[in-house]
Amino acid sequence: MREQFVHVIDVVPTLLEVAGIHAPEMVDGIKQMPVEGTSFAYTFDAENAKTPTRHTTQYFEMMGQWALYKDGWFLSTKVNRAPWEAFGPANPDPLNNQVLQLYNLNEDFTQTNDIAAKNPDKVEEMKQEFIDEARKYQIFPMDASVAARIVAPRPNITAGRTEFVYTRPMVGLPQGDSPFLLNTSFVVTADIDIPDQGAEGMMLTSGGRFAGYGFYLLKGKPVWVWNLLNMERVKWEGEDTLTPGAHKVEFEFTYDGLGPGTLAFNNFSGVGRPGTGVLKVDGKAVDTKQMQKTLPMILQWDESFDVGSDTLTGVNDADYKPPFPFTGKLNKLTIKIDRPHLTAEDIKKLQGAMKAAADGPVSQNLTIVQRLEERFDKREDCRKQADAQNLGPIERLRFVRDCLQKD
Ligand SMILES: [Ca+2]
Repeated sequence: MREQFVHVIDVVPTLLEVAGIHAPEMVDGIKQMPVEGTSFAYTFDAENAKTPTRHTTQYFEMMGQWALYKDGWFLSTKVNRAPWEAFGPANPDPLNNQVLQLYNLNEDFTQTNDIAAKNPDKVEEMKQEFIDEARKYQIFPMDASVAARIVAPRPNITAGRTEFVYTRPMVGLPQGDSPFLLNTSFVVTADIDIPDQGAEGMMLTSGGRFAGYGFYLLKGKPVWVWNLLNMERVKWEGEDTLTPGAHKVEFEFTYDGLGPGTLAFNNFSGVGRPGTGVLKVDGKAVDTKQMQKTLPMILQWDESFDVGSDTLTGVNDADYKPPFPFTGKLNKLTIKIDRPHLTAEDIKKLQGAMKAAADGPVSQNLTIVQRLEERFDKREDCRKQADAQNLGPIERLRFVRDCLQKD
């Protein structure tokens, strides 16, 4: 039994110590950041069973909830958001708009007794220390959004690029490093050669059975399919089998929405909007369809972007079984992306909407913490009402949802 404070960040330093190796300082000519954390290998020896922890300070931060461990004390925010409350306006000042709790883990390791009210000076001191740690480990600006944060673009090789050209089959590109075709207009063009015996197979896909898209030849006919979370598949299909020789098969999608830029304003109106797709063969439209809704956020993280075949699951089990390699010759596959941009007018409106959401008439004169707690209380109340009625699970969900929407 060991009681020293350790954190998950300590695992790597511990492994390095017990394996007797040093973390590399350079990898491929690039200086590495230090491995943070404190090895807990010292606790393995029986003689050190009661020795004080060597990990004396640790900050925590996730989606605007934060905490600090220091010398047995633990200061933390009182979590004010249920895990499934991922959408909507986020706490604009997660450092300060918080109820703080304080625990003395040396006496109360299960965090049962919140002693913040009795120790205001300690709370203030630890908050300052949290700020120092937060500066040191670059967690400012702290961001309390959830869904918006998940889909916010990270620095990657596709950033700022609008045209992608592939000249040979390639599979396994992760979602974060492949062209992102959600919430945008785009054109995919495949320059292919069909041999005399005909061809089939996947030209381009990303995602799989549970969401994604596929661009393929099925028994020689071109198909584009959007798999909407395995709940619906929207499919474009050419009527005619492609003849032997060179062809240009194209899918053009026009997105009708402001795009993910609205997320920066805590606003989801720009994503998952309708759009129109046109499938073309040698410049001629062979199928045109409107989609009433599109995938708003992400594709499966465990599926990849594949050219020339399909890895893991396929986007349409009814049509083919992966890997479904392309049996023609894929000379060139080009993706051109025309992302929506917010105009100055759009930004003005979004800023207005964000302000209204934060300062709406119902919530005037309340701090954000009070408002969040009010919502929490309301949900509890709705749940109690549902329990009193002995509803089945689906009816209960509906009841709570409708109850929450009432003023
Ligand atoms: Ca796949």
